[in-house]
Amino acid sequence: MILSKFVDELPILPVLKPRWKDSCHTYYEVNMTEFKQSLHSELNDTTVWGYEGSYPGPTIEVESGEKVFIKWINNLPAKHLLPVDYTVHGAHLDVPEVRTVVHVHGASVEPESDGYPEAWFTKGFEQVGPYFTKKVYRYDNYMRACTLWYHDHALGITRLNVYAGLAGYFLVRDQQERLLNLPCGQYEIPLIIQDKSFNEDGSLYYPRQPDKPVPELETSVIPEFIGDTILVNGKVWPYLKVEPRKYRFRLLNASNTRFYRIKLDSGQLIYQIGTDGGLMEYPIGVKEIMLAPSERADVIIDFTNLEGKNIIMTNDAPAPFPSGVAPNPNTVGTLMQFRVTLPLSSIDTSVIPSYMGPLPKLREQSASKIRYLTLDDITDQYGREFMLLDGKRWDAPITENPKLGSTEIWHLINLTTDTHPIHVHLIDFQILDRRAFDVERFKKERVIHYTGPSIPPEPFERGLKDTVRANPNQVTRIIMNFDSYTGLYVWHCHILEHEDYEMMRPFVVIR
Ligand SMILES: [Cu+2]
Repeated sequence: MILSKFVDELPILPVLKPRWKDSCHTYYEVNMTEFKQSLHSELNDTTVWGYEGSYPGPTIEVESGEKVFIKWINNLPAKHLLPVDYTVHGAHLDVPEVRTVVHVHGASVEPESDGYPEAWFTKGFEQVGPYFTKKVYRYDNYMRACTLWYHDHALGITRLNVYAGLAGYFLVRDQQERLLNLPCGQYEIPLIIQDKSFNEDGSLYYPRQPDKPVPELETSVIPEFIGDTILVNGKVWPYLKVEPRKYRFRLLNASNTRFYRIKLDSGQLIYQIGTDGGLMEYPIGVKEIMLAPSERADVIIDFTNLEGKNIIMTNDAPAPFPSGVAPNPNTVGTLMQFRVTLPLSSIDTSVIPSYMGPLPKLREQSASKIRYLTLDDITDQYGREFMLLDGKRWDAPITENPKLGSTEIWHLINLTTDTHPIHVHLIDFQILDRRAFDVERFKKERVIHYTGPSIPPEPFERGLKDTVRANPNQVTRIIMNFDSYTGLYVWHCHILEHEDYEMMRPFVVIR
């Protein structure tokens, strides 16, 4: 069954209204529920999970410095919508099957409100995980304007909870950004890109077994999930009618495993203005944008003088990345279509600024700690390949313990054949470089022998980042300052099938 492209209009995600708001605080309540939603007009309605009855969840918009409190409420059924593997960490039979905990990805937040994977809770908070401390999360939003997102992070079932629909945008705004006169209002549209597969009856398909099944298990985690259909804002291959003018789009890859290399089939430039952590110093005009799972790009597309044109946003990233097959242009090689068919409703006075503001640059000399951290693959008792960080499982004692206020450089030494999007909670980092090294020699001698020059980050990565692509056969270096909170956080691969099966580690910021 191949669904027709460009038959449904792109949904514009609703903005969440607070329960109450005064000059000091804002309070939201967000319910997680199961419901049916139309994901394509040729498909029966699909049972999904969402926030406040919406998949993807409504956009939460806050001002920099605004004190926001959110009560995340689990009203989901006791039985999971998707097949649970009870052998992976945190998902054993001694815990309830449906657990949730919400993480605002990219936020600097106190540890009790960061959504620690073992701080989960069930419907009505009847049962809670060992690290659960409170029902109402607090977000101080000290960050500058940036493009964040919220999603579920429960240990051992994050891949299933997010795939079922638990993800949405969390935008931070500030005055500096407003003064730039970027396209705004109806001309600023957040886009959430995900891949999914469907059963004939319209229900979500998620494999119960990997390609090489594990006969001992009824359900087994899979090494990666690659869907055969692309959804933007919860619709399969939608179209958007636009005016001949500039638009600002936030792009988010909220897929489990799939990477996207995004282009416009008109060949026109995309003007990137921001990375994960907010605006860059200068906009850059690019022909393509690479997004690994959880990465964001803030872009301007100019449809001026393109009246009557149809422009398709395409993807040519292999899946799995980088060694997999190129996407079929008729299916997963297509994301959505822009139709420049609306009349210009007013003169476009928005701008692509020439300069957006200074970015603090962390100097290598300021680092007080250098860490060397491997990305490894090993095999479990069922013959399944799985991934580790620094050779350690989730439950091993904490080894990353940066001091409050200190600067660290982490070497991510990838010994596997996949690119892993490595996400560090709490802080934004900067990418220093990537450099080829001899993997086989490293495995024998545990010493890095570089085989190529240091490669600077791509132009579209030269801003604040919270997720970095660590490529095979390379050492990727990131630099960061732990200047905000002390306490317990996590860092992990954002391929959700990896994260759920041991490719995640706690870290603690100490005083
Ligand atoms: Cu990974």
